[in-house]
Amino acid sequence: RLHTRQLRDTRIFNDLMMQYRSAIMVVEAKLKVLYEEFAHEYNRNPFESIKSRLKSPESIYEKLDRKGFPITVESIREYLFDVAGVRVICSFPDDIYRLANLVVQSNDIILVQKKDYIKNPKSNGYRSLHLILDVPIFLSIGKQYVKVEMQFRTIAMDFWASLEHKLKYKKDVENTEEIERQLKVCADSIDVLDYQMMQIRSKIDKGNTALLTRDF
Ligand code: 0O2
Repeated sequence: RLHTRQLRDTRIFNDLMMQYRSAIMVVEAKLKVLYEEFAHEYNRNPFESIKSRLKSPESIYEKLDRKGFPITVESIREYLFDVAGVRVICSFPDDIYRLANLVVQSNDIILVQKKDYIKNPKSNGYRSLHLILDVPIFLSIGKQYVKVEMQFRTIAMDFWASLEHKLKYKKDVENTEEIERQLKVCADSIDVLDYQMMQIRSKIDKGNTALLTRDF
């Protein structure tokens, strides 16, 4: 059993972190290629921005401990699927599904798990599409598969999620229940707004009809 500092100073831990960083680069490169293609072929952007992050040794430690897994490098590889995270912020809900489809259909990437919190929002109102992917990285020692968590959400949903996230980490907030209720109302309004904006976009840009199916 390792402590956080030992985890950080261990060679195999740092090797694994290098692999996660590489996998983030692979996913980002794929997204950038799709961005170029969309801008070139269809004169539009499939996403607004990307935010990538590597989980800190402290959070890795805390999560393994909380879930009752041994604090080892093998546990990280086997049980933690969100060490490498790539968040894709899209303008419209249908872009989320279009883009997620394209990523999943790449024949080098393997879809491990899908959680569709847009189709099935969480009770607090949270909406995002989460994918766990096995992403190949090509090292001098050969091809390795590394897990990456992708989160897709609209600009408005991202705005909501960052405010709601603050509530979780603030200890001294009064009247939490009322704030949670207000956040839920906002999340539902955002959903309506996102779909209205998508319909308006379809009317303005006739070649780009709203993709209403949420399946892939
Ligand atoms: P951070 O700081 O973003 O990394 P688990 O990962 O085991 O706790 P689960 O069910 O495996 O939970 O993961 P899930 O539901 O796919 O969600 C994991 C991540 O999604 C979270 O990571 C958040 O980034 C985001 N998320 C999920 N639910 C909510 C929510 O209700 N509000 C907000 N704002 N974000 C949410 P972390 O590790 O919690 O945080």
